Amino acid sequence: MKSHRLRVLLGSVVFFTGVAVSQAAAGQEHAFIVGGVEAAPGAWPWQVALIRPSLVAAGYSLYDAQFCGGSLIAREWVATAAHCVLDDNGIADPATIGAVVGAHNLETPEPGYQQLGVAAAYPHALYNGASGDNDIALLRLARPADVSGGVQTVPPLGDAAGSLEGVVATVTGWGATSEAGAGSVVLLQVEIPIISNAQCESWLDDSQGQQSWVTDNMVCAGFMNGEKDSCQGDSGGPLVVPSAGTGWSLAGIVSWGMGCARAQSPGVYTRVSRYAAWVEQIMKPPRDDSSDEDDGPFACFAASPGTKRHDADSRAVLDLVWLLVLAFATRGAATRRRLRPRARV
Ligand code: 4AZ
Repeated sequence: MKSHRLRVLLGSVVFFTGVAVSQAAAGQEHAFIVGGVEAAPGAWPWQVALIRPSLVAAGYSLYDAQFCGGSLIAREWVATAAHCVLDDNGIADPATIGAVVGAHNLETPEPGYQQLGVAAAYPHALYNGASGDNDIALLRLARPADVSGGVQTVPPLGDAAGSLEGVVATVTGWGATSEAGAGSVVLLQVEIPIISNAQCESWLDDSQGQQSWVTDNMVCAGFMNGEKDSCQGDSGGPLVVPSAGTGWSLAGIVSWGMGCARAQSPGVYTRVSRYAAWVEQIMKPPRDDSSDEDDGPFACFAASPGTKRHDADSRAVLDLVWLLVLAFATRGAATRRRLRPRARV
């Protein structure tokens, strides 16, 4: 079994025990993503911190509540990793995910930061937890982010993008600053060259003694000697590359790696350019109910086979079903309780 499983396991542990893990880093000032530097506040205005709203409501800091990264790709949409929005029961309840934009220091966030609710989570239907393939999800925000100086969108790289080999990319996040280390209070950045999938595969084969790690849906970035990398807690966050028209484009989503910053063990990212059609499909505005050609509210999801919809509507239906089941069960139990003594008399 690939140790990717271990990463998923570790990821889940971090997912559920973010508080315990991240509290150890309080007061840490000059720690880095792994081998990176502190970003200038506002330098990466699409950076999203995914947080647990219940922790924030209970008085914990954004730093304690943060569990993954993300990228604002439209005012209402965040791109992240599928493994950030899945738990043992499938798609996490959107109410357990919050998106923070416009923050740099998660212990004392800058004035004007926005904490937005998540209306719906769309992990890719073909995400494979064992291989890490298709590790992408979109989150629809409960309301559009206010876009200003410190909050901007980043365009996802289109399907015309080539291999990107040799391009120096930047990855950002509040994740662990060493393997099994604590997260960073301030946003960190690190520049890492993109390598070919063949090089990535061969380094991983050599260092891990196993084959077939890297699919066409992944892109790797790293140095032969390691030292600079993304790490746990950076998951879901952006790997951006310079682009002529717009400044930067979203090329990757922090997905997995064998540990962090090890030699011949590049970070592996979801290759965003492979998902242009998928992203467009998910982001399509809901069709007008009154229109003739409308196939109903779930049409756009049905058109993308297997894409699961998990939002307030489906939860309301589920809750109703559960209420009915409970009502019947309780009635049945009450009836039995009433009947049995009588039967004995
Ligand atoms: C993680 O577990 C993780 N070195 C993310 C990125 C990398 C390793 C682990 C890349 O979320």
